[in-house]
Amino acid sequence: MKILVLHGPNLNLLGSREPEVYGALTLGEINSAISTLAHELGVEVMTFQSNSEGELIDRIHSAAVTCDGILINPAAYTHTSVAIRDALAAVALPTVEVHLSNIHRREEFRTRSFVAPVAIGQISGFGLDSYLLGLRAIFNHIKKGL
Ligand code: CA2
Repeated sequence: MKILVLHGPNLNLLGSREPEVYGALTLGEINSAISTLAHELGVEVMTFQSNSEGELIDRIHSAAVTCDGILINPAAYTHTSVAIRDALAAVALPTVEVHLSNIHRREEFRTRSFVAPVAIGQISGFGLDSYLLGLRAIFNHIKKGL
């Protein structure tokens, strides 16, 4: 089983700024924890971060033929990107949306997600655990369908 893990814009800054909102871990540390859990589950993960909407969309398209599912933190594109939502809908891979912070207890504009309607589910507010719970969720979902 192969899962593509996508991180959206500015998540490369994790660990350096706003630790009170996003935690103190760097993106590298988050990716290591994801890889450790993936190894335990026997899943192959590919992680990718971009600040560019087009690059994220290109990765989603490539995943259509190389991966079984997508775990995505679209970051600010969550709230703006019809293009990312359309790409996810087009490839029709099982997708889980994750957020470090609880997007429902912050500014009103963060409560709307363009991605949520094309995802199996959304996990928000648990920091690193959002990614780890998300990986377990997509793994279990895909395993059921195999
Ligand atoms: O809570 C999340 O995971 C978010 O997806 C993070 C996005 C935000 O726009 C979403 O509403 C919720 C922001 C990522 C920015 O990451 C930074 C990390 C360190 C310093 C500054 C920004």
